[in-house]
Amino acid sequence: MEQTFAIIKPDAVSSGHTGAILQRIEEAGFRVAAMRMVRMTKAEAEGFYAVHRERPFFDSLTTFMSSGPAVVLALEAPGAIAGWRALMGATDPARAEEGTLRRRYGSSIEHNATHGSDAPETAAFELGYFFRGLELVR
Ligand code: 3AN
Repeated sequence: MEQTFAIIKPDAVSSGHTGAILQRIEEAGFRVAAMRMVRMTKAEAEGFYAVHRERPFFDSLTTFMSSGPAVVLALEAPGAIAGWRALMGATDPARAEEGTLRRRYGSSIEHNATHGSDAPETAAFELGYFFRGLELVR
């Protein structure tokens, strides 16, 4: 069994798509091991996206991610990391496959509705950034 870290980003929360995305997560067979609504500060968003610090979109991305409430999740399934990225679709909603969450709920490469860890090491860092062991419910 594998765990991954997911975010329903502020664009999707503010447009009222939290419930629909959670339904897609459960229908796809993920177990929600932890879930919380957070309003990140700019500094918290910068810490989360520290690997992107040198990218031109870093300031805009972290401003957006701290612009309103988001929902952070620990998702569990066999192959959860790859499976969740497949359900999200490509980073750019315009390039994401039909039926994916970013295609359906994203509006731009920045406002792309959801986040997901891209590898076991990033999943471990990202899960630990938001959840204490106690919050990961069995
Ligand atoms: P992914 O989230 O699909 O792994 P990354 O890791 O390349 O994509 O990018 C991290 C986040 O940065 C993306 N979710 C997206 O919101 C944002 N991002 C990526 N590329 C751009 C870009 N060219 N302009 C603005 N934001 C971007």
